[in-house]
Amino acid sequence: MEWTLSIPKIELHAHLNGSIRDPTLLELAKGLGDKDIINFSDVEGVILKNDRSLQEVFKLFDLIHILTTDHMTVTRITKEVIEDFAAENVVYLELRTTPKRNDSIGMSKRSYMEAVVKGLKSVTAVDVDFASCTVDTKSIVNPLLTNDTCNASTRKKIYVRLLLSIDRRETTVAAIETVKLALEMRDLGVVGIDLSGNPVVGNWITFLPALEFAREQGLHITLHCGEVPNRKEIQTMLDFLPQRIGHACCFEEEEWSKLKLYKIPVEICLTSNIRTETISSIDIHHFVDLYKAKHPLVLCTDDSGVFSTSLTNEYHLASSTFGLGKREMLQLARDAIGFIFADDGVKRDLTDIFDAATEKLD
Ligand code: 6MZ
Repeated sequence: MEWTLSIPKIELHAHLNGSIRDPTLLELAKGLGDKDIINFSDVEGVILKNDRSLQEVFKLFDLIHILTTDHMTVTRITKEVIEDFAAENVVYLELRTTPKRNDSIGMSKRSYMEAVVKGLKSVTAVDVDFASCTVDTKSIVNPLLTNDTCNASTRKKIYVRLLLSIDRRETTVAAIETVKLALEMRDLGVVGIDLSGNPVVGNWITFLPALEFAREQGLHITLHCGEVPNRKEIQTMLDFLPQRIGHACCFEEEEWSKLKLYKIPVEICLTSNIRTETISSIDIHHFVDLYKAKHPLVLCTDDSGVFSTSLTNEYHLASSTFGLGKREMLQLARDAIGFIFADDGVKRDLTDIFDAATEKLD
């Protein structure tokens, strides 16, 4: 795994509450167990269980949300998740999360997001560029140089941008509220909207007004698309022309043709798809066909905590399963620069980082 760890990587599909470290979740569960709010030993078993169906994953998220939905914890998990991605040489992270309202603890969608931003700002282990206007990028050193022990002042850097998720359980009004919040928080690194949540819940038409509004206002859009078979929805989603989609597991011939015709980049989450059995076996994963067709795609974790994975592990899995070497994997990582939601300045900086990494290979 050594080189898959050391190459720079781009993560575009990571859900905040799915990416929490197990020890943190267990500590939070212990805290609530001590207060008799939950039964710790039951919850411990659920957290440490490894294989879960897609529907069990969504039950787990309901539990995780009970553990994490207060402002201080949201700040803490945001900080830890960013540190974890930076530690494995993720140089650009688009972190997505569903803004949550919980009147009983005085939490609004806005205050939830403010807690996330506080988490971004509280990272000390690495430099975080989360809003293009706030950081002088020239003063920060290329993260690939951090192994240079002669230069004690070199600091690792990670670019972080935020996507606000609309949960498929939400109403049109709640979805529009999320888009308005995203617009208000553009200066704080919010670059787009994601549609996610249990794919057997809700109807596309409920979210369409919010997604159209987001697009009109210049926000980028990515959709969870085809996690379960639903041809009508998949086709309507593709015809909406989102800038990216996640998963694309249950497509048929017609949908593949549409996807390729429209050249919509796909966020591929190998371990997630295998664990939730949306794909029956890795060797028949659509990664192979899309890669051979030179269709734009990016390897992602989805929920590194829930699925006990990391981006390094996803690169290792793709490399070993599909027989791709170091150079091809670095190129795959680099290609994602073309479909990140940040501005051209960030794209140029990332290009420099990948140029340096490619030179190192030569
Ligand atoms: C669809 C998923 C997902 O937003 O609370 N989420 N939605 N498919 C998936 N594949 C397994 N994994 C995560 O993070 C957790 C939320 O992200 C969505 C679900 O809505 C889940 O509740 P946040 O930070």
